[in-house]
Amino acid sequence: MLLEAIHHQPKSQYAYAYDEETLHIRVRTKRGDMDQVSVVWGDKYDFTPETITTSKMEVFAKDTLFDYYHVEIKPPFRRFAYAFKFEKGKKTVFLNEVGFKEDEMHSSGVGMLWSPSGMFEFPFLNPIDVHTPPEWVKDAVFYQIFPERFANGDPTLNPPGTEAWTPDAVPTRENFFGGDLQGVIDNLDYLEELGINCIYFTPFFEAYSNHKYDTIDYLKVDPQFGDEKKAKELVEKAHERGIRIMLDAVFNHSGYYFPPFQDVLKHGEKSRFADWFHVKEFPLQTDPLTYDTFGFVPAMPKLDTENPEVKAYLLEVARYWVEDIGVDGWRLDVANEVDHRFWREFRDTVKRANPEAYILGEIWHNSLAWLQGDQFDAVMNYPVTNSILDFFVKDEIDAENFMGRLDQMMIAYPKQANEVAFNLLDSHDTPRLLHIADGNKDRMKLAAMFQLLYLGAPCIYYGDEIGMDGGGDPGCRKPMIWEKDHQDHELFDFYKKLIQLRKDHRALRDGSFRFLSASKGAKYISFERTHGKDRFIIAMNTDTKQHDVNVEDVAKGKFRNIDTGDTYTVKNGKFAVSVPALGAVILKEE
Ligand code: ARE
Repeated sequence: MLLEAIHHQPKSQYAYAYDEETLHIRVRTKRGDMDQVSVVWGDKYDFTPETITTSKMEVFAKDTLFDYYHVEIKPPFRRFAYAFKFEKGKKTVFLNEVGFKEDEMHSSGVGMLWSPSGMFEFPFLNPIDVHTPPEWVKDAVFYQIFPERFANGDPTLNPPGTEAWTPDAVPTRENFFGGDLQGVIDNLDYLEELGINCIYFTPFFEAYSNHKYDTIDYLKVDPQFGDEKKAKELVEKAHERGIRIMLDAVFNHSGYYFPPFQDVLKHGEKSRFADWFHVKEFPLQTDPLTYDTFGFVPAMPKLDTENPEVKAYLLEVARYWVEDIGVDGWRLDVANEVDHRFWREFRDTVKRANPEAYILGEIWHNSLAWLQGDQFDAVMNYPVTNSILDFFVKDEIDAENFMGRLDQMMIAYPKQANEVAFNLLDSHDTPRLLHIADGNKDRMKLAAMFQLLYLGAPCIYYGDEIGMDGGGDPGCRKPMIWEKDHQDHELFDFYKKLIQLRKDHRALRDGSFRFLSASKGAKYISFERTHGKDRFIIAMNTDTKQHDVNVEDVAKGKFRNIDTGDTYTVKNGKFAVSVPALGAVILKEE
């Protein structure tokens, strides 16, 4: 036993409340080291050998170095004291808050060292502290729309110099193509046919640029897109079709033409908005910058979200769009540069307006600090994005590494945050999926298939489904191609079919996820998704030649290939399935 590899942290992603009666306890060990790991637990106010329970743990995630064990426990009095029991061969070691202890105690775990005061503790499960994301997100398939580029439904709103909307139009940092909200309303049929059920809009409030991340008025729709009445109409018409709407909250910074910032530019220190921003020195200057901004972009002055006036203003914005216009969620721009206290108040405000609203942080890194239940429901899952791209698209990592990186995300957050994670493969900030795949549609499809069959809510970037390409910003922001003969219909049908499969089977949404094979050096994987009697095994091959993928360690059953009808029977916990080059096989239990 390698005791040095063992890790546990109370009140963290290793010990948290999953719902109002259930605790999740996790512990890390060296990979393959233990025969059995258990949690030994009892009530902290009634801690006797007779009242102690031993709950066996299961490996729920693994990477190249570690196994991660997990168990679900419902303590009758919503609190408990606990320790871990590790078994290997004849050796038994216990771990409590004081440290490791071998053998010499009562077999129940209660011994000389084992008074409740030496135990780990989950002091009390208070419902208000439980991280409870909205249930509907587990069933969501998002579609991201960059409003300037989706569809032009009302040419009378076109800004001056609007360029022609053609399949070979070239997006630049500055140009406009005239997309608007009417264009989205006009194409709800299209979105419904694809099967998505939530639209994520990058900003559409009044702003100067084509991307609208430099807000002028947070309570107004940009006149090139429509007005608040049009926004409400869009929300209502989408809702009639079961499509929800999420907006982009750019609260880290305003735009250069935001009236309070203009006032500070004009009146300097004397402006009544002087302390709305982070000014180091008056007058405001851009070279060198005398105020804080997003990145080093002078047109995006950082707002002082600690200032009570700024806070009140932005919280009213957050409330207004949810309560008065009826939107269903907020995606928070540059979420990790805004103070935590602001986000806590933001959550209270938004959830008061609509307890079912989804709060999604834009953070590209580990985001545990925001996912404790008091700030965000989930984050944009870029670490998963990168793992999927590295394995399926770029062919840069092997199956074992892929499994390790995904499983590390499983242990990185409480389960409920992963169940509603926002899983994207590209966005308005990155090259498009087909571009990253160097035009290789098979690789693109493998990545999209994994995304649509994985835990968490998938998001499709507008146009990917009909084969649009484009490099990084601004190349990825081409106007949507509506001409039928320029669209890839086979790809559209592929997305549509997989979305429908996901919708038809809960196992593929919030069912359990487990890798069945992911070996060192291999270019293929298999995994299992289960919910109740609904069970799938999926094998995927990123190699350019066919492979027989061994599926191991599965409970008995008979599976049918959903495309060919071929059947497979589990014998001694395994079977093999032939997977074509750059292809996949989806098997459903009969
Ligand atoms: C554009 C150009 C830039 C140029 C800039 C200046 O792309 O190359 O320097 O203009 O004129 C918006 C627009 C962009 C615009 C930008 C600045 O959409 O087109 O840039 O404003 O005017 C980090 C942040 C993350 C942020 C990304 C872009 O953490 O929050 O950078 N994403 C949001 C939005 C953007 C938006 C803004 C923020 C600003 O999604 O669309 O940009 O409101 C690593 C790091 C991440 C980093 C990521 C990407 O992985 O770890 O922290 O994200 O790379 O760079």
